[in-house]
Amino acid sequence: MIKIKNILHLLIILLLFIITGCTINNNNKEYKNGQDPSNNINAEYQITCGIGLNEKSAAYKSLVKFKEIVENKSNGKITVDNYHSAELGDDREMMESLQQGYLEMTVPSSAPIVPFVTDFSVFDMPFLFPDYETVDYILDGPIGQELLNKLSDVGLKGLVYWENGYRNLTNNIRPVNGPEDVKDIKIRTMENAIHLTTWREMGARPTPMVFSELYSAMQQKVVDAQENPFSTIYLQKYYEVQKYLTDTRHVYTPFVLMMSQEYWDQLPNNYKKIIMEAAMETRSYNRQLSRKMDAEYLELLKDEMEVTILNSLQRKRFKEAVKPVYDEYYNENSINSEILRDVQDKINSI
Ligand code: TK8
Repeated sequence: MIKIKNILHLLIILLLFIITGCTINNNNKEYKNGQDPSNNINAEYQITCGIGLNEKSAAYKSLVKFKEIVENKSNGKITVDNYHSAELGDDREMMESLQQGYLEMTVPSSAPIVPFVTDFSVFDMPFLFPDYETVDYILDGPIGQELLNKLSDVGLKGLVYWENGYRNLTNNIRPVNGPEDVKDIKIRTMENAIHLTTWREMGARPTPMVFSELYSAMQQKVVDAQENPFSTIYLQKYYEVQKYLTDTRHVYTPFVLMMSQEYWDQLPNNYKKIIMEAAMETRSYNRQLSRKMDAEYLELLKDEMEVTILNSLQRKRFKEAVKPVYDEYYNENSINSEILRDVQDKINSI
């Protein structure tokens, strides 16, 4: 008996040793430019990508597709490892990691790009894009491309626009039918000056915060409200901590698929081509999926929250309330008014 017990003890110690050894190995993620030695040994280039949304989002599903395309077309010479739910940081942090060469790829909202390239602020203007048609027209046209090119000045290679989407207001205080209903409501916004001004103009009390802290901020009642596309409101389960939803659609936020410029520059041309092709293919996939999800999740949210669908008169009142934002930013240098006028002219012409 004693002998068997001793052997068992030995076995348990051995097992523990193996498990601990493995864990330590897996956690060893301090490598530069994705050169993780434990990864696929056939790979010449290893791309790590992080995003803020969770694994059910259109953005993450598009990344999975991006990975498939890149790995197939390169016969496994390029690998892509995807991380979600801000595991590798929030939008701004991940862009900084790209600049420093600690991360290869990320997909931030355009709003937190503004501190890096001011001209992206044009997308933050409230009620700028009346519909998806105008969105695609501007983003995929010369203005959209010009903005992507500007990212290179700050060490970021802009590949294509994906979609975060039209943003809608949720809150925990009262149903919102018009701008007067948001008075004094504490609302979380992205870290972006125009978003703050927009909500201040409506009489709310906006406070900027990173995405990964939002759920608990609402749960602990640090803020009463937030705004995001329907799919995010549903998939992040904001309905658990928010009662009211209004389809304000007050601003359209693009996502930007971007790479570390330093990493991009050292890629051979044939690999750059593969990555660009995958970016273009996932662009249409992402938008289709995102738009489908937007409609579907609104329906699901109707079972979870008190939903207000604005009529055209109510929507007009919101637009009027935020007009001063345009006056303010036309006169200041904080937005490139030339780009803004250009976008508005093009939208009006179609
Ligand atoms: C995800 C963010 C998020 C954005 C926000 O990284 O912060 O509210 O809408 O989806 O980019």
